[in-house]
Amino acid sequence: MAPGTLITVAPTGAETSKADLAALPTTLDELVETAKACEAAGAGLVHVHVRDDNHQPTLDLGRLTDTVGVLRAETSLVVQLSTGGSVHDPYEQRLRVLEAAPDSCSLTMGSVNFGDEVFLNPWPFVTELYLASQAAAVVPEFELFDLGHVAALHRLLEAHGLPYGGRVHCDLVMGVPGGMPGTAAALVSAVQALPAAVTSWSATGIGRSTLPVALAALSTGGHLRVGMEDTVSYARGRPVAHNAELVERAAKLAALAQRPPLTPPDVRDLLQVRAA
Ligand code: KMH
Ligand code: ZN
Repeated sequence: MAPGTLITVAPTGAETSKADLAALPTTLDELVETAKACEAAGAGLVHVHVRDDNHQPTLDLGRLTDTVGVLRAETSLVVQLSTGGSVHDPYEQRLRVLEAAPDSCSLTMGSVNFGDEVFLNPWPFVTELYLASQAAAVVPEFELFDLGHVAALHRLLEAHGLPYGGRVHCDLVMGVPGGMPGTAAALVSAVQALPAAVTSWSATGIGRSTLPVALAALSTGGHLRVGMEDTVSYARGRPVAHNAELVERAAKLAALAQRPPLTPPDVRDLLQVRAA
């Protein structure tokens, strides 16, 4: 059983619109304020999607680079950039995210139906991104939306070896319409199928599966991801007011499980990200 809990916060995502949820942090100032509050509440890593001046998702390299720099200056959090972007982002731009020199990047292990859309991650793209992360000394977090993605992770590690830093960290993204369900049974199946090389894993449940998935992850030795990218309701009929309240709740669950939140330096050590 892991001694402490990595709490990742995914504060923004690419799917929810600012018009639908004013509390969503879409500007750099809002993101920094959110990151600081979430760090104070127990987060150790921030999974970042950026938005443009019209609050739309963007993979603009200048914006990504500035965001990494400001988050590094203002927080101690491990900074992870999304290479998933939005379902409409082209592969070339998703690959260039690494040029913003984050500590970590997300790396989704296969395609998946994503509501009414398709989140495309064909094998050649997955391998190209993985090799680029190794060359750039960026630690990938393998995003697993389905059991087939777990099988693809076996294939990737067998073909191309360990990531930069030598640790293998995964995140089970559960409850996406089109992916594996956000249930304890699905979580246990996925965890049992993980490659032996996996050194840590977290889980997040989309929407109302957030609490069942968090409780199942804690009881199975996993870490937690929370945030408005994944959940916009704190409880039935009660929108999330701030990402920090999701982190606070996760930190309370982790403390109750006697696995208190890991600090950012602990997380750097866990994931073996490049020295700050
Ligand atoms: N926005 C989704 C299409 C990631 O950040 O790498 C993809 C996603 C996963 O959020
Ligand atoms: Zn994301």
